[in-house]
Amino acid sequence: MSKNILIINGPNLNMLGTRQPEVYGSDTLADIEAMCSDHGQGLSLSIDFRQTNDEGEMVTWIQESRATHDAIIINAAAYTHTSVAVLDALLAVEMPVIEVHLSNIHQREEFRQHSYVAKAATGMICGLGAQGYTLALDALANCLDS
Ligand code: CA2
Repeated sequence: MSKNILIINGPNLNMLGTRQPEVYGSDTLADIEAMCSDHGQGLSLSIDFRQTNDEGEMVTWIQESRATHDAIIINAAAYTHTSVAVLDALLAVEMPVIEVHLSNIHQREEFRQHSYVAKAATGMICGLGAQGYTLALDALANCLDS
C-alpha cells in the first residue's frame, strides 16, 4: 500500500518565484508541488502538499498527521528559527521528519543558522533549491521501506 507523505511549507513560501530568485530560485510553489507529485508517483508515495502563513495551523496539521500520514517533509520557513510550538508538535508525532530549506541557511544571517525543527528531524537538506524536496522524498522512501 502506498505511504502518505505530508509536505508542509511555512510563511511566505506562497510568494516563491515572484521575488528573490537569487536566494530561493525561480520555481513557484505550484512548480515544486508538481515536481513532488511526479517524483512521489515513481516511489509509490502519495503526496499531500500544503502551505500556511499561520503557526497555529501548522501545529494543528502536524498533530493531525499522526492519524493520517506516515512521514512529514517540512520547510517551516521563518518558524524554523522561532517556533518551539512547531518543534513540540513534531516531537509528539513520532514519525520520520525531513527538514528542507531551499537556501543554505548556514551561509546566511546568524539568526537563520539555528533551527528548532532540526531537533525533531531525522535529517535535513538545505541549499539545493527545489531539488531538496525530491531528495527528501527519496530519503523517506528508503526509510519507510526498511
Ligand atoms: O531557504 C529556505 O527554504 C527558508 O526556509 C526560506 C524562508 C526563510 O525564512 C528561512 O530562513 C529559509 C523564507 C521563505 C520566504 O520566501 C520568499 C519567497 C519569495 C519572496 C519572498 C519570500
